[in-house]
Amino acid sequence: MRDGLKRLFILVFSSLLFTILFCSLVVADETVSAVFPAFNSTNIQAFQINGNAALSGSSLRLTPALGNQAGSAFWSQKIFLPSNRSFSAYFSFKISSSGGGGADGIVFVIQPQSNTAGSSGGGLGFEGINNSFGVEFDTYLNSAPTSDINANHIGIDGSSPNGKGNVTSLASRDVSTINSSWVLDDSAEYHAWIDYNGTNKSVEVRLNRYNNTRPAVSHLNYTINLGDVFPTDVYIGFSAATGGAWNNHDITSFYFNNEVINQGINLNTTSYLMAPFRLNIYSQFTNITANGWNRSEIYVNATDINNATLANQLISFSTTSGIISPGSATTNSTGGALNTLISSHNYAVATVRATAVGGAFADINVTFNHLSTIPEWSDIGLMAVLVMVISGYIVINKKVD
Ligand SMILES: [Ca+2]
Ligand SMILES: [Ca+2]
Repeated sequence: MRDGLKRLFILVFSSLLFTILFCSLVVADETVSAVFPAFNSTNIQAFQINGNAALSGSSLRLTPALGNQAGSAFWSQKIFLPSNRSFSAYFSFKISSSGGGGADGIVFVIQPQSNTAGSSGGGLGFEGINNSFGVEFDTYLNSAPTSDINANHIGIDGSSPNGKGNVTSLASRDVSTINSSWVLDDSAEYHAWIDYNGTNKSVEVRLNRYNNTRPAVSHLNYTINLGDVFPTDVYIGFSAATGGAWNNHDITSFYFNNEVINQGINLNTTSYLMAPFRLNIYSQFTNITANGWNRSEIYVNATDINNATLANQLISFSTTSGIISPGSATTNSTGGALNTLISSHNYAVATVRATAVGGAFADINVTFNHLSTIPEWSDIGLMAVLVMVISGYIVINKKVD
């Protein structure tokens, strides 16, 4: 009997212990805009690859180690940053095979202009892009007007309101002051975190060599209102360049979210799922309601990079005029979500936007030209005001007479 109790106690205790251990190992899933643990011929389709950039093994090689190269890779379509431009990015990179002393470096870029931007040399493929923001990992000392602090620094580059991208950094830091043994082009894999909190307007940059543990304290920070630099819909990506000296510039992994993540992207505590890559939107006029309003159906389809449909995705809707109801819908087993837009015939056109978690979006213009014979409430109101004004005028004039 006593042995039986002991066995029961051991059984309960060990299963409890197992549960505690197991739960502590399980990491939460979080859905973010971009998840690239490595690159391959399938997932690289998410990017528009420009200039000398290409897939190389499991890396996105922005430039090969040759002179006068320029390469960039931008998300093939724009992403929506809904919260004052807030975002969190994490990526790893390798700068190797130095020639002529090594040059020029890599820039993480956010810009609204084009997914084909890029140029060579000290401009790092970033200089000259309108309304752009960049974080540079610079391995070549350029003199004035760029005025680099040395040939081994990180920098925050933002164009002033509506200005062009400029590699004369707003703030920079010598990498050897983070760790005296760190040299950006030493062929090691470096890990970088860039977080922008649009509420307090703070950009924070962190760097680590060899492992993906995010440092608690940022290595470079700067206060900037990115709302003055670029609009809400942007291309995200990387550029790199070489000149008379060169390196391979490789991105080895990339994670991005269109909202800031408290404590940043952390692969040690969280497993990340990639949000829908693309939304397709369609509209169809349905009928005129009893109140004389145009009614249209809005249909959205969510897909991944390979155009496979995605079920159970939350899609948010907004419109520049009329009423879209409900404000959100979830995709069904075929990746589709249906919504209804109603609008007065007074509105010539409404732009409806569907947005997925992660910032993939699609817009469509819906024209309301199905006129109703029933007067609008606003028309009735206007007529009532006119009648009051005219009768008031008559009354006043009569008194004067
Ligand atoms: Ca430089
Ligand atoms: Ca620089």
